[in-house]
Amino acid sequence: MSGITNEKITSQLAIELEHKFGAHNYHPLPVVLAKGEGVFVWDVEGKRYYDFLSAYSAVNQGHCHPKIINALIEQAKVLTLTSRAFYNDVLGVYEKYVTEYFGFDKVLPMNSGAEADETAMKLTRKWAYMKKGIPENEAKIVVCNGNFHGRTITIISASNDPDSFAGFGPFTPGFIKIAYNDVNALEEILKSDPNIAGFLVEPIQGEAGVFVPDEGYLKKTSELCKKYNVLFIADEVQTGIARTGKLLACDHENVKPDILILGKALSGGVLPISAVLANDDIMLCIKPGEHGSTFGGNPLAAKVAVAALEVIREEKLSEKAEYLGNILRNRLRNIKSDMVELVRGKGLLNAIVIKPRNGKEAWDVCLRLRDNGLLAKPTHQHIIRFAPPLVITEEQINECADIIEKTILEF
Ligand code: IF1
Repeated sequence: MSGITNEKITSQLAIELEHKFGAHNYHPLPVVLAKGEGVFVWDVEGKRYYDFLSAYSAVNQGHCHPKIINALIEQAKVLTLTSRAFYNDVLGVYEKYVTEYFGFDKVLPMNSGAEADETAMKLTRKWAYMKKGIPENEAKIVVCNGNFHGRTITIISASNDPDSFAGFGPFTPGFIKIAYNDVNALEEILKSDPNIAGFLVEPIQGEAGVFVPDEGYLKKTSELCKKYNVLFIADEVQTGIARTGKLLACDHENVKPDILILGKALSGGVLPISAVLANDDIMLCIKPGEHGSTFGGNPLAAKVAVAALEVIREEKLSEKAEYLGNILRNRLRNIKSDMVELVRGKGLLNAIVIKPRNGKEAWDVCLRLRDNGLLAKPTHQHIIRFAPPLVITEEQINECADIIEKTILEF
């Protein structure tokens, strides 16, 4: 491979470079993107696609939203990072905005979703020892089978998916795994173990394949947590920020988590920004010097996050996701093909289960969707997630449904 100077990057060259010089920790769909705007992305050869993944729901506001990009550019010209060793003139303004926006006393700003989940786990344990009186180092957190909360060693210690944890042991103790969408399973464990500090749950399981739990699951489990003095911890990294048709997926059942975890679209896909929100009786269990991050709450992230959240309100993206999600699911359910085994989702977080046909499966469908101008990717072998940016129009949703229908009928 010759040294890369101003040689034009072709799709093939880009793939070769990633293969030769990048870790092989992903298996991307063979398409090389060079530009994004709103619901569209373009490859290096200039072909346009509808983005039906939205970077796993990080780009809810659409690619390169002008308001968010302008906030990034303006702040980048004056101050990008101070560390938390000093105050700055942006963080407090953002903290006030985001805590009032979601209705909590305080926020602990971090960067990735995994960092926010780790932070929530540390906060839960601190609360357990300082407030609930659980013996030191005995606190346990209940999680659900099929969960995905990130890729750190402690988080994968809570996973029951070998793709996430196999070969990375030894694992962090203190997690109890129960079936998802099973209220009795939670009640049984809460009754039996006094050292449970928290219940960490995705209101809809994204990675598992967009599993929407039964109506009332969040309400009943949050009430059980209250009854047994256990923190209800909602991981809304993927379901939050308008994706499921409400600001938070918990809002569908009027459930207020004790700890709220946000990430992804908190920045509109412009920067890694995550956040943990809680009220004072929980958040103040972490004292100065006990937790932090170099970039957590940096001025650039603070400015970008305010702009990203303003866009959600100004463009009524929760309402749009609700309305357009119903249209999309109806269209998908009317596709006359036995390849479409099941359609499920909420708002614009949807998935179809593909029944293999003539040896062709979800991956092959995604390759053909790409050829037909729409990008999506399978999660697990037979499930395709459909999650476009929430700025998509009704006309575009129908055009995309046409593309999906046409593609599936080609098999
Ligand atoms: C990958 C999955 C989705 C998340 C929830 C925390 C995190 C995620 C509910 C961690 C991250 C990303 C990670 C990315 C692919 C994507 C993903 F397939 F991995 F599971 F969306 F479903 N909580 N999800 O969904 O946030 O540290 O990534 O910022 O690792 O392949 P992060």
